[in-house]
Amino acid sequence: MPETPPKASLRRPAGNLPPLSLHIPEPRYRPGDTPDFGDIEVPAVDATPRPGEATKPDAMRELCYGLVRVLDFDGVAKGPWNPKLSPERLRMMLRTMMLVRAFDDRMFRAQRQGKTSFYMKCTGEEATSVASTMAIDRSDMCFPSYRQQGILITRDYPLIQMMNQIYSNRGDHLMGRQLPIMYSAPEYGFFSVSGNLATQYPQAVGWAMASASKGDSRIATVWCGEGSSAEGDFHSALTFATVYNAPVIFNVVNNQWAISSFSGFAGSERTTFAARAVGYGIAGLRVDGNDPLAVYAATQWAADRARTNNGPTLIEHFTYRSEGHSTSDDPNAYRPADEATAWPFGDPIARLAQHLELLGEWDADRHQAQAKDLEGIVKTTQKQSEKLGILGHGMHQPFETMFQDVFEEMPWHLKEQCDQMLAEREAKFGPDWKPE
Ligand SMILES: Cc1ncc(C[n+]2csc(CCOP(=O)(O)OP(=O)(O)O)c2C)c(N)n1
Repeated sequence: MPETPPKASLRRPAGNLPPLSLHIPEPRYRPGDTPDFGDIEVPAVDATPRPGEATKPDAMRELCYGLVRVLDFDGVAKGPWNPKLSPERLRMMLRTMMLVRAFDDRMFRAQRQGKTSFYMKCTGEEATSVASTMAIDRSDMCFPSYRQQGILITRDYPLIQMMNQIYSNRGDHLMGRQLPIMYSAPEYGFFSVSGNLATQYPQAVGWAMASASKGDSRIATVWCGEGSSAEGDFHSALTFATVYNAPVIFNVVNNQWAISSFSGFAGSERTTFAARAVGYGIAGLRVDGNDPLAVYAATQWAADRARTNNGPTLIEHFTYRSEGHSTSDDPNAYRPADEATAWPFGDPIARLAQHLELLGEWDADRHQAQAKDLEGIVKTTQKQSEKLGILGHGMHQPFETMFQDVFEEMPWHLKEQCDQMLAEREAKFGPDWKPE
């Protein structure tokens, strides 16, 4: 029987061409290795120019590959991006970042004590939400990922409401329908957090387009991690934003790690995340995300640009995720334990405190006293919230609410499922069951 020749696509290359191969990204350091970030390029603080807010994206491409900085590593603010904030404003920024950290530490511990099922910290990344939110208007709309609790805290959202949501207790105004930390606070300009990565990107652009088409002056601002920038939603959003010149700020928080996969899997070995802007004709800025003043200045620039109809901006916040992805993650399984301390850009809270000290507007005693005070506030609030229930101590919400508030009129199939659930509840707990 004659042999069937292989299909063209299955044939080995002719001649002396090497076989094709794929590149599989691999992080540089694994547990047991000694991390060394000495090759990260750190431009001088005053080396990055600050173009006018109306500059055409093509004329400022190099900012996608540089690093906007304001604070040097001695705590001195320098250069054209210095936002020159008053000491009061700087202290407010410091206090808010410290409150976020105190809140994170307490809620992380609550999860370890079995009081809630899940928590996510933003340790080391506080500036990327706090300084950023401080630089926009209170009426601007924020579309967060799950790691921007700093937005709510900056906007003075009641801590007890955050805790009630985390505990899914009687006070949870989302009625236990969302995973802990997936807050929703439209009255604070905070869009509901979604567990489906990057969905907030097209939503933010849609909101920004609606704002512009109504002739409003409010802009949208949206956050995602660098890993999420590999999602199709990210790219659709950038396309719509550039086509319609939508008034939106795109924040990509490049904290180097997704869960156990590193930024290389989203493309960091080839280019920067800020450079994604280039292909879309959008302005891009790459910023030291551990420098609160640089984050503030870049966001203020982008907000002014959006508000004056000069278009969207993509900001890459170059930072580091100091702790696990969430309470369900153990980073020691995939990266060196001391990678966070080897990160050359330091800690945003320590850097801002150092700056204030240099200005003669802060000192170690005040810092310690403030940390203690904030810890006390969080602790007292936690006690109040826990009176309304914690995980595993009763069922706090009526079951049927999980079907409500999605459709104006509940579709028949959901109604059917809801009725079935209520019948099963009655069979199990009797007709008089009430939430505890
Ligand atoms: C569409 C989608 N894919 C995958 C996941 C699972 N997942 C949850 S968080 C996460 C990592 C995201 O990393 P990154 O975007 O870098 O954000 P970070 O957690 O570092 O802030 C993954 C893969 C998900 N929630 N949604």
